[in-house]
This record gives sequence, C-alpha cells and structure tokens, in this order.
Amino acid sequence: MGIKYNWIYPTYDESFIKEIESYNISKNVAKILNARSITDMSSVKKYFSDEYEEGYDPFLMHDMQKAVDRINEAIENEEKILVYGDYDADGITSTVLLVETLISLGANVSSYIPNRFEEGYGPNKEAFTKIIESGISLIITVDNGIAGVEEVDLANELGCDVIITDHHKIQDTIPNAYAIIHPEHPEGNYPFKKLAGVGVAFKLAHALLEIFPDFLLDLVAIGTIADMVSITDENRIFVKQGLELINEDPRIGLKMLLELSNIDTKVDEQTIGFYIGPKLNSIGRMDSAKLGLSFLMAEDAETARVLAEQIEKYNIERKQVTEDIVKDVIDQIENSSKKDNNVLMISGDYHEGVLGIVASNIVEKYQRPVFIMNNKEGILKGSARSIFDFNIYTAMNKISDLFLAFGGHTLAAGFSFDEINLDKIQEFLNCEYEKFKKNNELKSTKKIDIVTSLEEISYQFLNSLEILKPFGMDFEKPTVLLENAMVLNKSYFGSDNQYLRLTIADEVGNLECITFKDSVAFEKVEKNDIIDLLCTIDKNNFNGRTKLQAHIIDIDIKEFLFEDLRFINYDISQIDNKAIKISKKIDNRDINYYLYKDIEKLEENIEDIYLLDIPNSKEYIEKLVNLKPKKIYLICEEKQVLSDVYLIDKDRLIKLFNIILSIPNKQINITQQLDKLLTTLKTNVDSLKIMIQIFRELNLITFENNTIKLNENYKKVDLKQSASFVRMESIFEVEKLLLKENITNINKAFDKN
Ligand SMILES: [Mn+2]
Repeated sequence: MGIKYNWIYPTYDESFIKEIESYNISKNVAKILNARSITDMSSVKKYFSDEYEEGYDPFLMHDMQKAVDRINEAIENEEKILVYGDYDADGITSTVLLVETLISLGANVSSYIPNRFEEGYGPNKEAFTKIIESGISLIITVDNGIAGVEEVDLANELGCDVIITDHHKIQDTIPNAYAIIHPEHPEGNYPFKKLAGVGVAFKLAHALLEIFPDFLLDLVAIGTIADMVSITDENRIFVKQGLELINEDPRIGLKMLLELSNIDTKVDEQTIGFYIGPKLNSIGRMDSAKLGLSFLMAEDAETARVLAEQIEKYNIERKQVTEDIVKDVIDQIENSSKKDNNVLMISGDYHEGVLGIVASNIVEKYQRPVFIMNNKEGILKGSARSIFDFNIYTAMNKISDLFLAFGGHTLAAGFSFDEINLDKIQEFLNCEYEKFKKNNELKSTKKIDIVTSLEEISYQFLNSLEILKPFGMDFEKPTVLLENAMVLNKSYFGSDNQYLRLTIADEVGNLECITFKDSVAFEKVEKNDIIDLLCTIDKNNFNGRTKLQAHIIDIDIKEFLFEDLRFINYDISQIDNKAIKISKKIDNRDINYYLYKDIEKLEENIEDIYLLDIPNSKEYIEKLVNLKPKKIYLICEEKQVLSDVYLIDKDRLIKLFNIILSIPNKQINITQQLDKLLTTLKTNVDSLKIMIQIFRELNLITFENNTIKLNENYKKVDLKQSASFVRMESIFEVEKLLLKENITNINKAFDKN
C-alpha cells in the first residue's frame, strides 16, 4: 500500500484480453480497458468506433425546437440578442461559440460577461436591467447556472425572453425561462448528461445551423477540458475532433498563445489542461473576462498577439498571487493552534480570484477540508475544498443560517458569512469532520491499470497507449505500478525546492520521476530504497530533447524481511551475540545457536535471525516467517549444493524404469552395466544409488548382490510415496529458492500480502 493512497490492484479476464488482442489492440491497452470495466467486445467497439462522430441529435434536448424557433424569429425580426456568459474558460468559450454561430446566421448579437469581483457568478438583476434597457429582447445564457429565478422573472416583466443553456446542477425551483436547454432537464431524455457548458452551447449551435459545425469544436475541446467534466461518450468525440482542429488550423489567438508558451509540439488534452485552460481562467481571476472573448475572436495577428501577451501577464500574476497566499496560509497554520483543527479555516487580505486554487493546494498538503477566505470589512468570502468524500456542501447546509450565501457540491463550495459566526462555524465543522473520521478511512483509493517493472517502460510502451487518448475525468491517464525499483538518486527542485525528483533504476536503465504535488509525503524515501512506484508515464520535452519521465502518484517503500548476505564471504563473527543463529548442524555452542529442527523453541517477535546454511525444507523458513522477526539475514553458505551433486529427477527415474522393463529377464547387474547406465541417464553413482533406493521404497524392484530385479507384482505408483524422493524434492526446492533466486524474489516468495 502506498504512502498516500490505498491501491487497488487490477484483475484481468485473460480470455477477454486474448480476444481483444486479436483485433490488433496491444496487450497493455487491453489490460487498461479491462481494468476500467470495459470488459466485452461490444463496449470496446463502441469506445473506438466513429459511429457517433456527430454526437447525438441536438433535438433530443428538451426545449431545443422551441429555442431554435425563438432565435430564428429574433433573427428574422432583427431583434437584438445578447449572449450572457461566464468568466471561466468554459463560460468564455461558450459565449464565443454562440456569438460566432449567431453572427454567421446574420443575427444582431452582442455579449455580456459578469465581473467575478463586482457581480459574482450567474445572472444578476442590475446587469439584466441595463441589458434590457439597451434594447435587448432575447437573452441567451451559457454556462451560467440554472438558479436565476428572480432575474428571469425580472426579464419577463421587462418584456425580454430568456433562453437558458447550462450544465450545472438543477435546483428545486427552475426559472420561468422561455426555454431551458440542459442535458439533465427533468422533462428531457438526452442520452449523455455530462456535457460542459460549451457542449450544451454547441448542441444549440448544431440545431441552429442544421449541420454538424465541426469548425467550432476547438472551443468545445477547450471548454470541456478546462471545466473538467467527464471525458467519456460525446465529450470524448468532441475533444478528439476539437484537438485535431486545433492542430491543423488553430485560431490566430491560440496560435499566438501557444507560441508565447513555447509549445511547438502537438497540442493534446494536457496542453489544454495545463496551459491553455488555466491561462483563459486567469483572465477572469485577475480582471474582466471580456478580454478572453476578443482574444478568441481575434482575426488579425497583431490584435491576437497583444491580447495573448496580456493573458500571459495575467497568468504570471495569477501564479504569483496564488503562491504568496499559499505561503501566508501555511505560515498561519504552522504558527498557531489552527493546525489542530479538523477543518482548516484561514482568512486574510486575499485576492478573491485564486482562493479555490489555494484551497486545493492546502488540502493536498494537510489532507483535510480547507476554507480559504478574503476578509473584507468583516465579511468572510471564499472557497472551500474537501477530501475523502467528506461532503462539505451537506455540512454547510446543516448550519445554513450562519452563512450569507453558499453553493457547491461534495468536494468544493463557495460561500460568504459574517466574521462573528466564524467560531461557531469552525466548531461545528470540526465536530462534523470528527464524526466522519470515526466512520471512514482517511485514505483515498487509487486504481492501478498496469503492474509492471521499470524495464518494460519504453517509448513503444507509451506510444501503444496513444490510441486511448484523450484522457481526462472518468478516463484518466493510465496508472502504472513499477515494482521493485531502486532509488538511485533523490533531489528537490523548484523556486523553493518544493518539488521532488527521484531517479529510479534497475539493472538495465533508469527513469526520472517527478511530482509537483505534496513532496512532503514522500520525505522518508531515501537513496537505495527499493520502492513500488505508482505513476503515469509521459514524454518530457526540454531544450529540444525528448525523454521519458514518470509523474509520481504514490510510493510504497519496501520493507524487506530477507536481507542478502549470500555469496560475499560474510564473516559470521560480526553477528551480534543477541541475534538468533540457525543452522543444520551446530559447530559453535553459543547460547543463541539453534538447529532448524529446534526452531519450535523460538518465541514470537524476535529481532534478527541469521541463517547460516539452508534447511532441508521450505517449511522451516515459513515457520520462521510466522514468528514475525524483524529481519532474516541469509548467509546460507553451502559447501555442497545437493541439487548440483545429485542428478535425479522424474525424467531420469522414468528412463531407468523403462530400461529395466526393456531387458528380457528384467534384471540389471549394476557392476556390469554401470558405465552404460550412467551415460544413458546422464548421472553419477551416488545419484543412481538413490534412484534405486526410491524404486525399492516404491516396491518396484528388489536389489540384491548389486542386481536390480523387477518386482513382478509392481503396481503403478506415485513418486510421492517414496520418502527419499519427497525429501530430495524438498531439498532441491529450498535450494533453488534460497541459492539461485535473487533477494527480491525470495522476499516475494514469502510475502503474505
Ligand atoms: Mn461550466
């Protein structure tokens, strides 16, 4: 088990894997699909098929026809239409998508994005009033929630229709909008519920344009990835095609932004997730997100460049502000009694746009729910992030009267409250989490897709997984467990040395492994440790060079029971007097010397055991392991390796018996036939003697005057009925294990887990 997570090892259905391999799909891909419960051919075919290339029929969405009719009517009558968007990447792309669609249809369209700091999320009355006063008679909201009941009523009163398109959780009271397009509409029956805001806007565009508008899929890909919705089903199709479009013919703004980010490789979901998405999000975190619209809709290179540079600036600023707040929060936690709280609640004079990012960071470090708040004139406003499926929203709901406002779901929420309520809220949340801790294990689980070792990791391995892309929510990057790798080197990097870098190695090569997350958890990993490393495998492009790199998810430091002191002429006089020494024969009568046959006398939980030679049976080792010693040191010096001396096995025994049978009088005189026998059986005299002994024990022959004579009444027998054979097999087995295997395999052989 790992330091951070409980690992769930995969189980594979071998026949399924064979079947899918016959379709020219690599074994690794087969394993991953299998580990992810895609376990029959029809699901596999559906997964890889292009059948759904154009997604589902947009008119399957509730109110779609009604919305399309109203919009067409507005275009016909030259009404002023406004697209009301949101300030995050999903909201910005949704807005651009619908504005471009309406422009292409000849509509008189404008857009509005509320300001995060002045207006907050969702529709607001003041904005609606101003918009409608300016002559707008149709508002279409995108990615803006479905909670604006009063705002929609107001618009209706002022003679303006509202069409809501959205994907957020539907509340009990639905606004009285002209039409509501939502994949989860209670009266609708849309097959896929997990579209992003931009995905819903795209369905409306598809319906309006009456063709599949694949030229808008770049926006869908960006919003879908940035909003971290499920990457399965229709979203997978959209993202895949959208990424292709971005690579073939990017918008001029994106092209500039990619250039400024020094990205010259193929754009994939990670490029969007790590670079483009956060940058688009940073606009609204730092300033008004309107700039994002101009950026995505820019048509000439100069405008695009200027806007891209501004976005770069916002992003750098956002990173700096985040870093500063994280530092301050950690400082507050470490230097006060706040650290003892079950739920960390920290406030300061903080920039509101980044509090969610800060909270996620702190959760990662302290592994408990976190509230990060800006204190503005006694009102605490901020973001909460939870962990281990502790439902933070439900907890807040129980004391809803202590909040001015709050909203969210299991693991994330936004809120505001008067600071006089802080202690009450803190106390209540501490209690709630205390109860939760008692009934739940505070360790998340992590599923492993593939268990392998370092030597299997290659470009070929990584490339074989490409077919599964894009990865994201609900279909994450394959997790690979590299077993028994040695830590060759450990170092830290980053501005504060906050990131960890390990180099792991095996006999063949090595691999650089890094993590940008909570390197503190892995502090006790040391150079030369043998570890199981759970990671994802990636390519790292640096200074024009590409190399393989692992991203560390979790680590298990192997505590080995058996330590190897074999084949090094270990000087046994070094052994501590208190340590237990075990051997087949005693030649030193020290008090802590034991014979294998006397190990019953040993008590449980002894510290160190030294095995001077090897026992006659594996059973003795098993008994020792059961005593739960701290370490078992293998010295195992053997003057005579019996399996090398005695050349006996089942095949030879059968051969010898057939020789006896083939002779007419069924007798062999050993003295006369010795050389011939030894050559045929490829063995030696001592071995032959034991083989004869085995046959005697089995009543197959008699042996007198150096002559083997077949017992006429012999019966077919099991070799295991011969004590000599059994003893020999058992010695060979334990010798093979303790003398021929490496220490890792020996540890594995006796590992109870
Ligand atoms: Mn959204």
